[in-house]
Amino acid sequence: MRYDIFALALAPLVAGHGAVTSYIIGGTTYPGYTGFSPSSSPKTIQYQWPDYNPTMVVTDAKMRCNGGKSADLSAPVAAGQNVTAVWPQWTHAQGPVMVWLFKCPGDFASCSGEGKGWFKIDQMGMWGTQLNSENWGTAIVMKNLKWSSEIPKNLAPGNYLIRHELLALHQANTPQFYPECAQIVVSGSGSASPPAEKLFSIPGYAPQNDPGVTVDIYTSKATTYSPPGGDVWSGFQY
Ligand SMILES: *[C@@H]1O[C@H](CO)[C@@H](O)[C@H](O)[C@H]1NC(C)=O
Ligand SMILES: [Cu+2]
Repeated sequence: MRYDIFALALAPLVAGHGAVTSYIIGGTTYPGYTGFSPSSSPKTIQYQWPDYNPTMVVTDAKMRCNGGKSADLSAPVAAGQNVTAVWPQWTHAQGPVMVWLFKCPGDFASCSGEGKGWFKIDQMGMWGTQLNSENWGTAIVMKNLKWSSEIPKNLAPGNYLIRHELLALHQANTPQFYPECAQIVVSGSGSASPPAEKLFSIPGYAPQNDPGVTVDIYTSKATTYSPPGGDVWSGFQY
């Protein structure tokens, strides 16, 4: 039957990709979105996303939060606490994990992550010297189906978007970006914020031809890898 053929053809694609579908903070699980937008229920802390498919071009608007916009809920987190993102499935073992924050100037409803305000708080690229290996941040996600990051201890409190980004590099010169965003309210007595050189706009944090984006992991002679968008900001006061 036609319908069956269609379903069979789609199944491997769905199985091969992934997205964050919940968050664990301080022992509490906050359900995220489980696809596919638009949907009116249930309310979540996460921006709705349309499907499991990757974003392939760095200038695509979906680079920011996989196409979503402000969510109805938010989760409290103390500076210094961990946020753990959970993926129900993930199958790519080459490419970095990057975790970003964006400080909203006001409430979440009027915050879309627009402007040069995104900064990395965590990332893992490659260890060892072989691009075509499983020594990658995304290989850890493949194994554990989760990723924990500490909110910098002295980060200024406020409303933040947290963006988990997996960049899959298993297809030569064909990067696949998988970003999702959620809303967190950071508490604490810190006052730190990142310096200007750690702040980026998304989309736009790296060019398509960045060597950390467009790379052939099978033929490249490179023995090191630098994730696009530079280093993390660890929370030092400037
Ligand atoms: C918190 O996250 C960090 C990584 O940023 C990890 O090293 C640490 O083990 C985590 N702590 C807990 C209690 O999960
Ligand atoms: Cu995939």
